[in-house]
Amino acid sequence: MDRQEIIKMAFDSIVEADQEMAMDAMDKAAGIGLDSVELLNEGFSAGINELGEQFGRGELFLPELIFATEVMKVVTTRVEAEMVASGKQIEQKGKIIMATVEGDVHDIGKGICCSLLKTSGFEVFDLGREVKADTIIEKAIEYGVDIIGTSALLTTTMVVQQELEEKLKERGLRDRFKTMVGGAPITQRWADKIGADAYTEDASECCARAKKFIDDKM
Ligand code: B12
Repeated sequence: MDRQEIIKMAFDSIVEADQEMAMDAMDKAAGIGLDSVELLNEGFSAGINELGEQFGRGELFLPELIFATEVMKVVTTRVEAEMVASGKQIEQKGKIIMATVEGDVHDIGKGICCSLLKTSGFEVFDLGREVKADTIIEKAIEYGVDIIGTSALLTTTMVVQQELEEKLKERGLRDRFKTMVGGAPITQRWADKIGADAYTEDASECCARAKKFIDDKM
């Protein structure tokens, strides 16, 4: 199988919620030296996005989406384990908190960002999902992080990212942390509007931007 066929297989495995096929695609990728992060971005994530579009058009039911999500989680866990095993980690970069905001259960993308950040040398505090702005701030202080990253996938929960910015300002903490925002409906325009320090479209860029914050600080 060539690169394109394996990527297509990864895509199909999510669309069909077929865990065995997903693992097979990962084995085949390893066999030809195809990077698992590339496979994740171009194959698996593209598959879940395709399902999102089908779901949005009313062509897919929620339980089907949940099955696919379960496969996606197994995939991301394995990608993270492979990255760790490959010894790709580098020196300690900095500390970052990541959370999916209050009212939002979408944590796949945030999980991918966390995996990549960890393997890039960041100490990552993953607060999980449905996390209140106040909790994020308290934990950021407690862990002494450099960066706060939040993920929002719903147009109704994006506002929690704004609330976080406002609360940081109210508490005189805004300059203490760099803030990053992400998630499918998030844009650079939104980040500018609420005063976040950075927005990135995907996990690789999230890592690159986080590294830049730390490099600039040193
Ligand atoms: C999987 C999924 C679910 C799963 C979530 C499981 C889980 N544990 O995450 C389940 C089935 C539970 C679910 C539930 C719902 N969902 Co849903 N879901 C999706 C779907 C298909 C994919 C999301 C995803 O995982 N994408 C793949 C990842 C890799 O991409 P990502 O999250 O965008 O992350 C990348 C970047 O954004 C970035 N990034 C992410 N976070 C961060 C953070 C930082 C700091 C940075 C810098 C970058 C960054 O890097 C990531 C990796 O590259 C989307 C469709 C879509 N296209 O987004 C709908 C979608 C988000 N869901 C939607 C809806 C409506 C719902 C429900 C309300 C449905 C319902 N009727 O109950 C519920 C919401 C429940 C809640 N309160 O949160 C709508 C939202 C519409 C809107 N306008 O808000 C969407 C867009 C589908 C649609 N087209 O209608 N969903």
